[in-house]
Amino acid sequence: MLRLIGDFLQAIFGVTLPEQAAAGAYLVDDLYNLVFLISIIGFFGLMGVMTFFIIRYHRSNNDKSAYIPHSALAETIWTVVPTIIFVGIAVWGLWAFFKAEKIPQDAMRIGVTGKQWMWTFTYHEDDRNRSGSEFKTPHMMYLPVDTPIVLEMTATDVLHSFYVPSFRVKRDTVPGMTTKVTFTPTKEGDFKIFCTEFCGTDHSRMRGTVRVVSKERFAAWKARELKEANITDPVELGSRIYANNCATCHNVGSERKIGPGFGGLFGKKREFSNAESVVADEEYIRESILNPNVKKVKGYENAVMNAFGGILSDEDIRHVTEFIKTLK
Ligand code: HEC
Ligand SMILES: [Cu+2]
Repeated sequence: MLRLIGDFLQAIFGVTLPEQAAAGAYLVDDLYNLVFLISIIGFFGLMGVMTFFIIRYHRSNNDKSAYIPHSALAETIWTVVPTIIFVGIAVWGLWAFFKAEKIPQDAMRIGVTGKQWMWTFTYHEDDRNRSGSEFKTPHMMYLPVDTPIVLEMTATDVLHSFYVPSFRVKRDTVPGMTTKVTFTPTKEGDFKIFCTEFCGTDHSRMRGTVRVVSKERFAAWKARELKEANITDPVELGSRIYANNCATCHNVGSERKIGPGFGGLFGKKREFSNAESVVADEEYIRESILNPNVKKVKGYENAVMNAFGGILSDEDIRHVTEFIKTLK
């Protein structure tokens, strides 16, 4: 019924909600359509009565207005009716909230990390218990259709907020805290992820995609990723660290992006705006990753790199250094 009213209103007023791609999406939409309907009725009711009064009580008809000190009936009506409507909306909202927040026992648990300016997703061999070997994917979250999901989310730098309009799912991610959000995707396809908490200069580009696929395809994808995750070649591992952490700012060639390109960097003499020049060796790359501001590359005075201490382990740094060494 509300769905119908919603479709009708949206057809007339041209406001469309994103498609519903999760089981609980109707909870949000029904409430939205109800409030929308009440607003429309309120608006036209108010304007109608006002127009009627303007004509009916125009000065040319009634020079002197009647003296009405108060009306107990009118006051009771305009107190009780809105109270019932607003309390009704609040109760409905609470009911929908608790229903949407209830995490199913057997939900598949996936880690989400927000950082300036990307989303990273962590999967485990055993998703129900988050145990066994794990792997991460940047930007793209794969999900099996018709499976209850719970996202366990955090941030590493500032506040971000994870938002998938088609799922009607939105929750802040907070450094040092785990926030959870649950939903069950019901449609296969790609859906947009936005960061909806202003988090710095590239906030508007902090997007991602949820790709909902069949359960079989998901299982095959996950098995492949798990196998990939067990690769031990340092250059190969380093290239992954690069793709997940550095590619937004550094090219593998020598062209500049936000930072200098990595191509031909190793062994080259570097000039800085705030330090003596040095030759790029392992120690220099390590320092650039952990304390980027100690030596600012000439020509990049106004660009910043975030420090990776606490994000990359010593081993990660060794791997990414091995990878940089191979770039000509
Ligand atoms: C937010 C953008 C950004 C990210 C992400 C980033 N960097 Fe940087 N990086 C820069 C900028 C800007 C500079 C140049 C200014 C400076 O030296 O601090 C730089 C400089 C460097 C340098 C020195 C380059 C040279 O030409 O001497 C190295 C090495 C480096 N980054 C490594 C990394 C590695 C490894 C990662 C990933 C783990 C990474 N950076 C991630 C922006 C970034
Ligand atoms: Cu953000």
